[in-house]
Amino acid sequence: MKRVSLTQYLVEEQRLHNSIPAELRLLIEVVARACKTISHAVSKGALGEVLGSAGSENVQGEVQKKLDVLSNEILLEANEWGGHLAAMASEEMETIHPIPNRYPKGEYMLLFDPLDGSSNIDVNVSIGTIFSVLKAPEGMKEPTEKDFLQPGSKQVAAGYAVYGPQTVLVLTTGDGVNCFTLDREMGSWVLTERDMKVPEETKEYAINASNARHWYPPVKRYIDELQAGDTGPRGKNFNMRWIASMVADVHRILNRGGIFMYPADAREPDKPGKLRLMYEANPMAFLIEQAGGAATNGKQRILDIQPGKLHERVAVFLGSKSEVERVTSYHNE
Ligand code: P6P
Repeated sequence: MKRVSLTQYLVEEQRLHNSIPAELRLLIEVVARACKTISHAVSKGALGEVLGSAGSENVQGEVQKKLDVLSNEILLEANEWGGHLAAMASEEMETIHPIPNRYPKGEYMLLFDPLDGSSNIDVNVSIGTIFSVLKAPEGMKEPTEKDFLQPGSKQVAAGYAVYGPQTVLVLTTGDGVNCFTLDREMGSWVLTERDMKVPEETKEYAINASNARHWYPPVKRYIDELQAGDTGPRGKNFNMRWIASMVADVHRILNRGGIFMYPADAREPDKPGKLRLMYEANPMAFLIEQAGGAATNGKQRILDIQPGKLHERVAVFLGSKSEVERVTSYHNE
């Protein structure tokens, strides 16, 4: 098959759909290049003296790994000079990061989780970068956190990189989902899968089952039915996977179907879930919907949620549409 590079794909998409103006193409290419740099740093492992903790905590109160901090810096430096952004926001930074005055500003705002799945870094399990692109509000002068608080339906692009056996970049700009694989010899991203689709039905689910005693009734009912298999109301057996790295779990689901769940639970009743809305749930929900799947917080479509805070958390049920609709219906009964 003739090789199509990321650049060629973006140029041809612009010609076809007029959905990737030059500045958005630059943004995506800059983020893709930063993901190559992160992939290189991650792959060194202990040889690169990048494992272990950075001795600091992020805004979530989570211990930052050296690679978390390094990945965040790589994305900031890669995106500051291009003139395509007005500001950035990251899981690793409490406040938004305006573009320094020495650089021109653009009309896009980039949000990211620079290295998701940090608990897996030191044990060589797949991790990744998640990013989301919003447009700056009309007439915005100095960007503030409020300018970022747009529902996920406003995203103009979203994607993730998985640093695993292969390094892949999965991307949508609103016209379907495409996957690029990093050719390490050439250092280029090559289109390896066009228009990915999440199978509507599945026999696989992903949840951290150690929290079972804390689950609320709709989740408990849904999981009990899956575990009853062909002896229960579902009439078929299911398999379970939990990699504890959202990008890896979502990539599996995009490839072969499944449902990913991180529900709210009784451990902290006023905490809506563990995952963050703006730079984890929203980009993944955009990708999954673009691939024909569904994504809710148990009650409503994730992309319809009006954010209140930059780092707010949300419950996540996403993947094969029939399963997401079923577990969501249990919540709404
Ligand atoms: P738990 C990683 O820390 C993460 O944010 C997601 O990538 C992953 O799905 C989830 O948390 C794992 O959470 O509670 O199973 O460790």
